[in-house]
Amino acid sequence: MANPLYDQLFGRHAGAQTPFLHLATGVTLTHDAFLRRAAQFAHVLAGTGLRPGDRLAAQIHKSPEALALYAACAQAGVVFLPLNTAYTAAELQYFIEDSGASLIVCDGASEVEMAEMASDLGARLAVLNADGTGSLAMAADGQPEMFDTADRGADDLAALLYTSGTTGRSKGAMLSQRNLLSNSEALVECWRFTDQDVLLHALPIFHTHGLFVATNVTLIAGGSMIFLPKFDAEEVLTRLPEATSMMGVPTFYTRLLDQPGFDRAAAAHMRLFVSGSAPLLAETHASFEARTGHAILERYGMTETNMNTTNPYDGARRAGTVGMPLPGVELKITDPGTGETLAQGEVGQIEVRGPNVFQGYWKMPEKTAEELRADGFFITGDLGLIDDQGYVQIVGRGKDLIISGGYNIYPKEIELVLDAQLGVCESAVIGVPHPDFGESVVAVLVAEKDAQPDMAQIEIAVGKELARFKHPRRMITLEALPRNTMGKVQKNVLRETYSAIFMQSESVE
Ligand code: MLC
Ligand code: AMP
Repeated sequence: MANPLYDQLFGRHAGAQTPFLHLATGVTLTHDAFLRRAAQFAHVLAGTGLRPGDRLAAQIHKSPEALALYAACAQAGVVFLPLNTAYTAAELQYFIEDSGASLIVCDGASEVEMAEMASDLGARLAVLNADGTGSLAMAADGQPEMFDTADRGADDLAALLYTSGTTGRSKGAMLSQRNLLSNSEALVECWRFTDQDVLLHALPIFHTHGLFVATNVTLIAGGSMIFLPKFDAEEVLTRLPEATSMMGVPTFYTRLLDQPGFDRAAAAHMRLFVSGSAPLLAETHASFEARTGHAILERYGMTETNMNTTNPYDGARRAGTVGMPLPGVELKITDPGTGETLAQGEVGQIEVRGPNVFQGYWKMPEKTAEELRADGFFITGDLGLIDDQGYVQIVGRGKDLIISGGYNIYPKEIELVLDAQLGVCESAVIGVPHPDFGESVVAVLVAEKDAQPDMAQIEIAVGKELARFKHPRRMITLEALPRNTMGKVQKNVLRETYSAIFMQSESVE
């Protein structure tokens, strides 16, 4: 039966005794062993009653089994919904309810909490721990190691990835098989991936970057991955001599540069370093090249579109630019007011169209219509220009968004929590430069008249509601927020005022 995603990513390696995952433990898993485990998981999913098109939500640690669950979903035609391991129960509740996931897979540590939520929402629950144990693994043991791949088409949904919104409500981006496959194929070609590649994989696998860009590209090329549970600069340094390529967020590269042993010799076996998910400072690009001889290749993408542009493999990889559109992707710069296409060199909103662009937001037709035009162009919310050499430069964001260490944080979501606290009249959350995370979160609070907000209480409330990476690293109280004549809060003024607070302090938070 046809199932392009499974066939082209996974099925093509059936029976192959070639290496797929080199684990931190020293063990190497072959494609064949990986696919057999995935097939056993697929039997469990089908046996649990999941049918093609049903959603499976997974909040699990990075492991070969976690990746096999992604393969199992592809094989059983189940829509995969990976969730950041940092999300709190309050955050998870929304994703699971909104998606209507019928199976939740969680870590053993959160089983009790999740069991209650699952039963409230009428979903089943299974456990998959970082070491590959848990009820899902137990149910898979003894299942057949082959599974009849579900019949799916290129337009069928493969994954649902939630992205926060400027209104504070997250939206599920619907990604079809074609969206994922077309993008990985374009990237394999642009970045020259082959079956000889060994990708150093230290990204999380619950986001586009680690799951689709890194993993799918390796799978299509038939290469292997050094599959590390998380980014640790020292460990990455020791594994680099075995790798040919690496993908990371800018924080990976600044942290590597902080390692004294990171030099030309350490990177001598590498052919490619790719950066994305957040802006790479030109200064980091230059220091990296001076230290290693490698020009980092920067690309630009997002959850809704996968990758849109890339610097060239051959040719100048220009710092401060994200390169040219990928094959099959159209990109234009438009006037935010009129939607008219602007001339080369003018700054406007970046719009993209192509087989990479998602199918819309899950159960949100109005939101979809606001951002995805009828002619197929998606309004990214990023501001940029096309320079005289055809390279795209991102100059800012039309959306109120903070990117910290490659994670997106929407200020509105934090403001909603802060505003609800006793004694808080209003708040403004901003992103300011941070030496490690690129940007970090600062909250500015205005107290209600004659009230004294209890900061310790506020921190507790924030901790309960929001994932740790979203927490304000500084909270500042002001008499009033700066406003323009229209009454709109001037976040740019706040950003300017507090721009140096993380850069000048000796001890970085
Ligand atoms: C961890 N913390 C963060 C954070 N990551 N805080 C802010 N921003 C982050 N990104 C918290 C931890 O909970 C901890 O809290 C404290 O900060 C210090 O932790 P750490 O040990 O220094 O962090 P670490 O675990 O090393 O993680 C940092 C990181 C990680 C950069 C390695 O965040 C990471 O892997 N980021 C990659 C994100 C990513 O894959 N983005 C792709 C999105 S897809 P405490 O309690 O100790 O204070 C996309 C599309 C595209 O955007 O174009 O690719
Ligand atoms: P996400 O919603 O997590 O997929 O994040 C997508 C956003 O990350 C984009 O809309 C951009 O704002 C940002 N982004 C991704 N890659 C880059 C890059 N190379 N330079 C600047 N911003 C980037």
